[in-house]
Parts: sequence; C-alpha cells; structure tokens
Amino acid sequence: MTQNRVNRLLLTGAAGGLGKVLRDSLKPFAHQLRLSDVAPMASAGENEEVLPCDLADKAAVDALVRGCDAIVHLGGISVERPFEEILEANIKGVFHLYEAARRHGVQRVVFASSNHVVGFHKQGELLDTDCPRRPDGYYGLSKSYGEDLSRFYFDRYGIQTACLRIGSSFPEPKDRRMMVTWLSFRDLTELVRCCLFAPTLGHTIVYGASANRDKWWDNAGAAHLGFQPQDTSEVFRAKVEAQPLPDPADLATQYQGGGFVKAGPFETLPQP
Ligand code: NAI
Ligand code: 15L
Repeated sequence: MTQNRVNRLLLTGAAGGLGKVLRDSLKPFAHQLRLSDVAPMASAGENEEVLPCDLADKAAVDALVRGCDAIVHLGGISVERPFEEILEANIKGVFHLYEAARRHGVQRVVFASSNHVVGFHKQGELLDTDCPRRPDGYYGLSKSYGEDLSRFYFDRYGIQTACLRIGSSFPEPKDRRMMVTWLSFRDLTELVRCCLFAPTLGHTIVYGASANRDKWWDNAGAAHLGFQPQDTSEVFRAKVEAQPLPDPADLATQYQGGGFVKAGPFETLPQP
C-alpha cells in the first residue's frame, strides 16, 4: 500500500446501494478494485475485477481475498431478517473474511458495522465509541459479532480494522430520525478513505454520520482517523418536517434503532 493508494482493494457488497457508490468514489484510492457480491454486478471497467462470491462459502471467500492488500467489507444482509439468513451471510461471512485475511496477510479491513449495534439506546442519548452495546435485533447482533471478531483478529494477529457504525447512508434522510443519523455519500467516502490511510488504525470504532445539527454519537474516541464530515441533513429539514409528527409512544420513536427495534419475531411454532 502506498500512502494514498491501495494496490488491490477488495470491495464486498459491490452490487448494493453503498457498494455502487463506493465502486465509483473509491477509484482514485486503489490501483485495482476487486468487486464482489452474490448479486449481479455491472461488468468490469478499467482497473476493476468482478468476482461473484457467496460470503457463506469459506473456500470461495478464501480465493476472493487472495492477492488483496486491503478490504472494505460491505457485503451481507443489511436489514433485520430471520436468524438463519443472518447467520450465513453476516456471521459466517465475516468469519470467513477474517480467516482469509489472516491466511493471505491482509493487514487492514474497513468493516461496515451499523448503528443497530447500539439501537436499544434511547434517542437523544449521546453515545461514545466505548458505550455499552445494545443490539436491536439479529442484524445488530451480527454486526456486534463482527466488531468482536475483528477485535480478536487485531489482538491475536494484528489485522487492523475500522468498524463503521454507519447511521443512515442514503441520498437524503427519509424521516425525522434520519435527520440525526444521516451520512451523505460524500462523507461516507471520506470516512472510508480516512480508515484506509490513517497511519495507525489499530482497532477503531467510529460512528458514520454527517455534520448534522442534532447528534447521538460522539467520535472523540476515533479522532486519530481525522474524519471531518462536510455535509448536513439541515438542507432537508423543511421537506422532512412536512411529514406528520410520529407517535411518541411508538418504540421506533423512542429508540435510536428506529423501526428495527420492533422488526420480527420471524419464528413461528408449528400449531398442534
Ligand atoms: P445493501 O443491502 O444494498 O447491500 C448489501 C450487499 O450485500 C447486497 O448487494 C447483497 O447482495 C450482498 N450480500 C448479501 N448477502 C450476501 C452473501 N451471502 N454473499 C455475498 N454478498 C451478499 O446494503 P447497503 O445499504 O449497501 O449497505 C452496505 C453495508 O453497510 C451493509 O453491510 C450494511 O449492513 C451496512 N450499513 C448500511 C447502512 C445504510 O444506511 N445504507 C447503515 C448501516 C450499516
Ligand atoms: C442499517 O444498518 C441498514 O443497513 C440501513 O438499510 C438503514 O436501515 C440504516 O441502518 C438505518 O438505521 O437507517
């Protein structure tokens, strides 16, 4: 890795919403981008390789990671789903990725964690990067596992990781909660860039939010990354606040995880 260009950078989840954004915006920061997903992806452009892969397939992930110098790991299920689905894509998937990183000597990973690791904290509470986790479902639990797993691979094998507790990264905030949790695509790219090139990453937890007016997250513990968000949800305030006021008794309005805190249960017992 030179100081501001990775030689070969693996991007998992390349067919997804954020994968498509980063496929484009990370181009200046890698000589070669290796793009992977289980879903169809646009064919390879200049300095790109496209390698379909199911993260649940250990041997396939091993082959995917071989020859890479750093990884941005976005792949997996990105919403609340039954445990068995999350187990394959997110829990086994992140294990396969770190095992492959260990075997092939990859030294740096940017892991897309989520605000749903702390989703059962109350809205309005200010959380730092060391706060107790309160996952709000199987999805949040899988991201919490990824944070622990990556810590283990740092302590044991020295693989450096940034766990991005991304808020809501979409073209614009969709509701009042997202006015607080919104992360613009430009700020997402800058956050990933900071994580790829910070001289010392170690094992860092960092929240991914733009410079929004109201804050639930304090990134003082990740100051060494030098991440300075440039955008703000304020430009969308009038549009968002034209929506009807949410019910204050609704759990989705009370907790940081919003609607995720009441998704499921998915399991149904067979009736006698
Ligand atoms: P997305 O759902 O659009 O993309 C995820 C991609 O992972 C999809 O293209 C999907 O096909 C792929 N995938 C799923 N299972 C797979 C498997 N078994 N093997 C290989 N690939 C698989 O999600 P999005 O919004 O692009 O998010 C990217 C990452 O960031 C996800 O890990 C998500 O959990 C995380 N994140 C996103 C947030 C957001 O606001 N967009 C907020 C917090 C976290
Ligand atoms: C996430 O973790 C999801 O991947 C994304 O789709 C959004 O729902 C986001 O959190 C959010 O909390 O808004």
